[in-house]
Amino acid sequence: VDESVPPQTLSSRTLEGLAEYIKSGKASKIVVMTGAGISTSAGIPDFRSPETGLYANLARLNLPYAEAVFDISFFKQNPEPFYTLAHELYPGKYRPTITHSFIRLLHDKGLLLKLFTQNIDCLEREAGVPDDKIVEAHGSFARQSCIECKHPYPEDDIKRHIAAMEIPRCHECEGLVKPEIVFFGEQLPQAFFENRMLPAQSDLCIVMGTSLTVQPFASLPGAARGHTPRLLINKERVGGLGNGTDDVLLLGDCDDGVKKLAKACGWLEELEKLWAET
Ligand code: CNA
Repeated sequence: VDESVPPQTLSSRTLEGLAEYIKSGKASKIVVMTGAGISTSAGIPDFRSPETGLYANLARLNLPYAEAVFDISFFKQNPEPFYTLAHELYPGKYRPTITHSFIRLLHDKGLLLKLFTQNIDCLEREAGVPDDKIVEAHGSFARQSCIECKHPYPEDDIKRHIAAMEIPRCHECEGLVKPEIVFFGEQLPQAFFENRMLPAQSDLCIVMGTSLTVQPFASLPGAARGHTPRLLINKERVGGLGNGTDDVLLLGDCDDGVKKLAKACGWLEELEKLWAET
């Protein structure tokens, strides 16, 4: 951060400066961008954290390389590793974190323009963020279909197969069935492309729990206008956040970070109550 350049929109590049901006009503179109780091405290490992990340723990699946588990051509030859993982990650086992509830709180306050998530765990939905506010940029477990004939596959059936550690087959053509998670080698959902310029309409961007290494998602924060405040809540600095005139960094755990922000805005009790009721 070039400290000699003063902020243009905030009174200071601090949590207090940001809270003042929010409380004054100037942040009414907030875009939130999230990744695996907001779900680690729910018990779902991220990909890239050394030792605890999923990629570091995939050796037991006998993969040629870790990312193969989400590679569409590998999946066609060998769907078993993915389904082993799906068995572990399937929604229903995990509870949303207070960070998920914070996004819900922004929505309840009428401040959320859009949430872009890279996560496939559906925890934002479970926290009560409505469908029309969520762009699941990498798809999710919310729907599944045949990779050959594209026919949708019933949710009850996939649940049963995943629980029994079996590989589901299309009822129409016997093709492989896959949850509509975006694999390497597949297009992102239409909704991503339709909404990708929304950061330019926002008056605050909040980026949480992502390494911002996967494109095109990683380019979203860069779509914000010049002096729009951008907040990063993450264990490490990522994606050039901190270089903007009105960027604020809250480095550390995101649950701690959202609690600090909520407290500074006078929302902490409300947030904790909302989370407790989730
Ligand atoms: P990533 O590349 O694993 O990065 C995670 C980031 O979060 C890193 O910068 C970590 O330092 C940071 N982090 C981890 N834990 C915390 C924490 N408690 N508080 C603050 N920061 C933390 O994950 P990305 O999401 O950036 O990568 C994109 C991939 C990961 C997407 O395609 C996802 O589908 C995929 N993924 C999703 C899930 C899920 O749905 N929960 C789990 C694992 C991977």
